[in-house]
Amino acid sequence: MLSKFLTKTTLNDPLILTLLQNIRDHRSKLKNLNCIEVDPKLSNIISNVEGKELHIENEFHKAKGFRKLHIEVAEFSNSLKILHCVFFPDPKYDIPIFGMDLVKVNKLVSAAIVDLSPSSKNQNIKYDELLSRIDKSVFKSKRTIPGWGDIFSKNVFFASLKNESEENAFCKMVDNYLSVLIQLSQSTSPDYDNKIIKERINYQKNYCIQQMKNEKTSLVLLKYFDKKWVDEYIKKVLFDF
Ligand code: BLA
Repeated sequence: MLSKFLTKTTLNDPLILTLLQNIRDHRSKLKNLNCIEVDPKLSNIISNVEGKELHIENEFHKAKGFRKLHIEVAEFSNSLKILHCVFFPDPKYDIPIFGMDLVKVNKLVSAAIVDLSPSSKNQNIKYDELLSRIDKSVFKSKRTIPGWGDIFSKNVFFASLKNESEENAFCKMVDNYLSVLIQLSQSTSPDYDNKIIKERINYQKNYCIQQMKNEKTSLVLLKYFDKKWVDEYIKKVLFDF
């Protein structure tokens, strides 16, 4: 699956490459892992227009316990790099929503966020304690979650990364969150109670609706595409439900 583009961009960005490899390693541990076929027009997007160069590459999989495992790597105008990842659980399972976003402008990581977000009211929260024990004292520039971010858990982590030790610590944290997620998914069996499933579907809908309120995502895309395209990309690729 490693295309020319991924090799090229990620190789000159060790942080994104490290995170990407780690996410893929965890993903490979999931049972019944399969690709989801998507229109290539939406999965690989390349433009070479001068000043508006862009590369977006998406990977879509499903697995036991997950309806959609999405990883996106993007580079805009040779300066803005994004690693975006959301693992949406299958609503039959009591598994949280794994989400992360890394936004790098030239050499600066302005936003690094990771969470295991609730996917129902009575989420299995046995892992909360584990996540809250992770030492976050190395990070000097924590950021405040914006208003739409009430979908995140109390263990959501959001900061700018100022140096290599913060970058390493963030990679370790993503690794920890993913380890918890994979363990959970391996020890959980499906529920067949329609009421519970419906509630989980609504939680995922709400997660997507709130994410769509993040204007920073659409503002970037609107510099390169028209509104119709951006709306469709956000609704069908990033935050479908
Ligand atoms: C912020 N997201 C941002 C920013 C940009 C993008 C440019 C501003 C950086 C900053 O505030 O320093 C852009 N992110 C993108 C684009 C894509 C993307 C273009 O993923 C994809 C094409 N965003 C997510 C997910 C989470 C998320 C899954 O897509 C969390 C799990 C969070 N992004 C997130 C948050 C901010 C952000 C919380 C900060 C918003 C703010 O402070 O207002």
